[in-house]
Amino acid sequence: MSRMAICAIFAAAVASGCGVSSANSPGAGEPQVSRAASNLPKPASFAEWKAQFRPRAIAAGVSPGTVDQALAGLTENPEVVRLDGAQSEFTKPIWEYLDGAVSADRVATGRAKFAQYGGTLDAIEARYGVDKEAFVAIWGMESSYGTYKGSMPVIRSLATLAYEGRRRDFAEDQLVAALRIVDAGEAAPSQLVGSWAGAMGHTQFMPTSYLTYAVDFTGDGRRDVWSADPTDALASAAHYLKQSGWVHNQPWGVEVKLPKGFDYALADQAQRRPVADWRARGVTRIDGSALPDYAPAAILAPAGARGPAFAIYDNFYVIKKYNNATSYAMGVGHLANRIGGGSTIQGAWPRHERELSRTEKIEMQERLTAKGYDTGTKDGVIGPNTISAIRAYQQARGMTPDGFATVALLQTMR
Ligand SMILES: [Ca+2]
Repeated sequence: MSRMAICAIFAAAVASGCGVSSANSPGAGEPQVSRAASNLPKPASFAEWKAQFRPRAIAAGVSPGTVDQALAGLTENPEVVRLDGAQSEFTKPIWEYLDGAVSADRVATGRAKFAQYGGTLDAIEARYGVDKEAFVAIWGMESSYGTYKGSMPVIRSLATLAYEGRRRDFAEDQLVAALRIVDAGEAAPSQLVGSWAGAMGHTQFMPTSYLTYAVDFTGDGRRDVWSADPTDALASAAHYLKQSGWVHNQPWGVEVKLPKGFDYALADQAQRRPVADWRARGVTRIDGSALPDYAPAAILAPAGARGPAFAIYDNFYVIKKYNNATSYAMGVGHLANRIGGGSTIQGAWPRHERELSRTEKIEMQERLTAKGYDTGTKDGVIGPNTISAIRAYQQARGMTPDGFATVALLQTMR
């Protein structure tokens, strides 16, 4: 379920807007099994990497037999190298991402799955206390309800990425976890298939997430996230959400109307306040009714002051633990709403705006930093640090501090 994995799936499937927001990977807070690989010089060859990896895997607890079986005859996968190195220059703005992620077809299929698996979904919801709309939406987002689970050999992909990927330690940790799955007899190496980045099955679990969160809901003794039956995978996703803090029967967020003169510097995911505070500032639901009182809440305006705004609650941050991107969390949340019969987003997106290219985003980061508004890394990804820098720049010039990167804003910096 890494961002990479999502992008791999979507590149093949629905060309959704990967790269809208910064990426992370699930399980980032889990114990890591090895850390040393990237501190060492990159091995001269894949064969040398294999020789160096073997004792590390054994030290991490994988049986020598499993390691040797996995490494025998293993070669690099050039396609994985190519996909890992492909950083797209152009990404979609969030409204286009949501158009794809929450398409009419995906909503209709989600409702059909509700009917098809009704009893199973109710049983999973009852056991984990996670709303069925949420884990079905994750299923829809991750694999289009099992249509695009990925069929690349996971051990080969992860070995390739551990040798020369952009995140070698992460890949090696995942590879060791994959070998542990084999060691435990939960799957044969040939059964470990998934996206080029190693995400597996209906809900695109990375191997460490599988080890930590996968469950046997069918009761056959296997935690099977790969087969045609999605039951174990859906229960595993529900378990993941529950362990991440899901609150049953509470919305991820609701669309809101902000009062005239609202201070957009407050529209920030990190600024969580009691609902009474937002009510006192005049924030209401989009239809003018009172904001639901699930504390705390933050205000999110993902396309700035001229786009829709939302009050977001605990479950929004829970979804981000599955995939740490604002666009992804909005996609899952909104898809869940729509599957459950909720309405479309009412506010108008600024569809006339063009998403900055990666080069332009880097230029904006360089110009902001040069003007004294430090953006941290200059990686062409508009993350929290860059948004804060944009706000400070806007505030100093009497502009609405909504933190939204536009072409016009870049022009004022030139
Ligand atoms: Ca099972």
